[in-house]
Amino acid sequence: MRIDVLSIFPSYFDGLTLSLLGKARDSGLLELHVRDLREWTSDRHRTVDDTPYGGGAGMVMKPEPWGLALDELATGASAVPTIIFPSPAGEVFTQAKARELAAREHLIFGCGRYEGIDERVFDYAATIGEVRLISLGDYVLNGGEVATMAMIEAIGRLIPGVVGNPESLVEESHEDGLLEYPSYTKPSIWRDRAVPEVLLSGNHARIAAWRREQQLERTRTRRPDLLDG
Ligand code: JEE
Repeated sequence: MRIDVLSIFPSYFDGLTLSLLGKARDSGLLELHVRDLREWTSDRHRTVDDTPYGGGAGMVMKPEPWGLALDELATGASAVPTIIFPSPAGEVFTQAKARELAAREHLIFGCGRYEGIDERVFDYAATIGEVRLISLGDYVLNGGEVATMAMIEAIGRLIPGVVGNPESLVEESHEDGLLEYPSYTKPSIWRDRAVPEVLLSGNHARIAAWRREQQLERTRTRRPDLLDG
């Protein structure tokens, strides 16, 4: 998979580039290219924003740098890209969407700032690839960078060979739509708190039944929305 990121704050992505994705990159399974949108400006101040037509607060990202950047990233690319614009007005990102996107050959993330991007950029991007507006969740961020990092991390760990522990992905694929059961490790007593006795019992049927019960109870109390589906 190839992932391109367009951002006016490319250094946001330095940590991501190093961590989870370091291995993936070295193995050639995932290529990550972060580019500064200002590369595609030509004025002295490398301007990427302007005042909104019709008035209103804040600034809007100008279309020209986006058009030139998308043209460059798309030319010579082997696959039709999926172009993702993080947006508070997008569809909400889910694990199902992460799986869907993990199967694509080429993703382009366009990180907006200010009050967002001139609407014509989305129309134009749709002539280059499949455009998706995706929200990280129902709260307001200052731009698309943090949402892009979260999505790349969620997608990246689903690419076969990328995750450190393949067993954890096998378990995840047995998805039942419930919250996880609680986990414990040594010591068996810590600051007067004991690990539940059942987990020390060696009785694997009892352990499995207890874990399922814990999952159901936690889901009922913390995320009842997951049960009324
Ligand atoms: C991309 C700019 C900042 C702040 C206007 C009007 C929006 C844009 N889950 C998520 N939350 N926020 C984002 C996100 C935020 C972004 C950009 C993504 C580009 N911004 C911005 C305020 C507004 N508000 C009232 O409704 C809320 C617009 C995001 C994701 N992904």
